[in-house]
Amino acid sequence: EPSKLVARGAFIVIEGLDRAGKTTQVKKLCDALYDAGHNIQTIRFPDRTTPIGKMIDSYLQSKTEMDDHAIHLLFSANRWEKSKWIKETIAKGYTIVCDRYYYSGMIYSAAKQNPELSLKWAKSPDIGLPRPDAVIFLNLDPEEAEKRGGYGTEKYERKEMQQRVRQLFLDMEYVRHDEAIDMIVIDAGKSVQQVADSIYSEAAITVDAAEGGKARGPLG
Ligand code: Z5A
Repeated sequence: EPSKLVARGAFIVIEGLDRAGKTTQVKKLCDALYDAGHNIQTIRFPDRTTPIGKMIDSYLQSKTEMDDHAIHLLFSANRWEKSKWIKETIAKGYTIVCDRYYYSGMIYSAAKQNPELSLKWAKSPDIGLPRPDAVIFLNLDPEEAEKRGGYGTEKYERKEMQQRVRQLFLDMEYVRHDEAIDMIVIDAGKSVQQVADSIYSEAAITVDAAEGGKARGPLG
């Protein structure tokens, strides 16, 4: 049970390209918020531990072939599996820090350049999932990302794909599409601590608002 009584927790999503430092920063943010006395939970997508997550993992490792639409729907289903847990956990007063969410879902699929997978199509299966209070995008030049040990061997880890993904994320920030997302763009090319400090100052405002009953809107 949470140790602190609050109106509700916040739902904070960290997005970014491969190697942008999401895993590193999610951990640092959770530690910093916990040290500041907040109730914290963390989650990541894809969640490779569930049966659906195992199918996604197999696809990403090129062990199975899958139709572009089918894998897209599995990524979405993998989020729906956690939808109830997200709502309940936040209502109990925990802040959730989430590593990737439906922004990755629609953007990676749209970046495949399959004309049948428009952003609009790619977004539709995620409609109704809990909406985050803040989305923090770690912006990094794919050239810089490559210097961080080079890309791995998973499906989308190629520079051209990462360039298209980055552009789609930045376009989304400018155009905001039809959704009022407050995407906060942070320069992920700085040192780990500098990036962590920038994320923390944004996240702290969001958490304080949610806990104090002043979140932008109801979750969802
Ligand atoms: N995908 C999708 O298509 N549809 C969906 O709906 C979802 C995802 C949810 C797997 O995601 C793939 O799934 C992904 C998108 C797609 N494809 N790609 N590309 P994932 O999240 O499981 O895997 P990932 O993006 O490959 O995560 P990652 O490799 O763990 O990257 P990261 O978390 O952003 O980075 P990191 O592990 O924190 O850091 C990487 C390295 O850089 C490491 O050596 C660090 O020590 C170093 N680092 C970190 N920060 C810095 C700074 N500031 N300076 C220098 N070096 C740093």
